[in-house]
Amino acid sequence: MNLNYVFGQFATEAEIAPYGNGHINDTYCVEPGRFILQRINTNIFKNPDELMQNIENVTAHLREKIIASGGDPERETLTVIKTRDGKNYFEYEGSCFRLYKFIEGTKTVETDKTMLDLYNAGKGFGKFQNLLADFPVDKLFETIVDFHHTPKRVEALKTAIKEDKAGRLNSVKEEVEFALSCAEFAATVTDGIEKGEIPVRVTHNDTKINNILFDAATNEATCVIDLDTVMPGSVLYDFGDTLRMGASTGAEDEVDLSKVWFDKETFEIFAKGFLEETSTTLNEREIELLPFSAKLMTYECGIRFLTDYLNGDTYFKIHREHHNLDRARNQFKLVRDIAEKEEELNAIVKKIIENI
Ligand code: ADP
Ligand code: GN1
Ligand code: MG
Repeated sequence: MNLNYVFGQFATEAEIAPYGNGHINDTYCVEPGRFILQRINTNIFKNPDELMQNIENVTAHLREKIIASGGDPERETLTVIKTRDGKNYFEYEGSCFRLYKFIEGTKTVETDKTMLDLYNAGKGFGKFQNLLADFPVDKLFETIVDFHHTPKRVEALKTAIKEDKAGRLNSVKEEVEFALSCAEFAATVTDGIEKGEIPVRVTHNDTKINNILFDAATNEATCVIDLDTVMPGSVLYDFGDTLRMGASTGAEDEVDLSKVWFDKETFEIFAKGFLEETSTTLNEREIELLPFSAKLMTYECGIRFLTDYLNGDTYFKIHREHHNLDRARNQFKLVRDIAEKEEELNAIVKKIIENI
């Protein structure tokens, strides 16, 4: 595939190299310039028109708010570069490409995260939530339907078990048993939404720690990226999902599970940053469920990895054999650990709220 040709549709000839550690899209850095060229994963995001419309609308809203508060919109939100004929993505050989401005002077963190990074991530995702609080939810397309509908994720796992497409079921009996034994808490948030106890808000839905850019000099959260999944959702999805990786003492695919724990101090510092921004807008039920959300989102991601493993690795990018199984085991270790610490985590949130 000629990426120089693709880039030429947006701007000029340049050096193009693979970039970042995402599991979904193909990301390239283009120099000089610099730009981020991405091949949108249309197996996952089936409607690129709607997806890009969401991103244009959301970034336009963020840009206005950032300008109004005296910030720098070129740094604090993504800038979509249009094609020469004014489209927000370019179709080539059956693939869809988009181009963003590269946000200079920033870094992403993966396992090298510090406590300060987590505090700043809490503030960054909290601010993102606030900036989009008045964005009209009904203007957003659902880019992946039922993305965080955990009970439906359990159903998808059950289907994968039944079909056993890759013939791997026998080797994952223990993981399957654990996954199904947890299903009783899977509906807590979806039930809460249905009952009207948990409000539907504009949420990011993929707040992992490498989806936020930090200022390389000050470490402050500069820009929330990877906006493909900005959709109607629960704030609990965003809070819990950062902690899934952010508060783990190991990488998401660490196989030595003796190195993988859920760190309470990291939870506390992230919750502090997040609640400093959002405590006045969240309702009592949302606040009560914050610690639980870390367990729920970790569980949900674990069963998604396990489902993909059973289906023959068709969704998440893998870089080695059994990668999805390693990831699932890792997430389940964390789920067990969060469950043991849940009471302490509840006390931490109470203390933070009392002191804000
Ligand atoms: P994926 O959906 O595959 O996770 P992302 O949009 O998260 O793709 O991009 C992958 C990585 O590329 C990010 O983690 C980040 O390091 C880098 N990145 C993405 N957009 C930008 C940008 N505008 N400026 C600088 N770096 C970026
Ligand atoms: C994917 O795109 P990326 O790598 O930021 C996935 C998330 C998972 C995550 C697990 C659209 O995130 O839902 O939690 O991997 N994104 C999508 O690491 O499925
Ligand atoms: Mg990403």
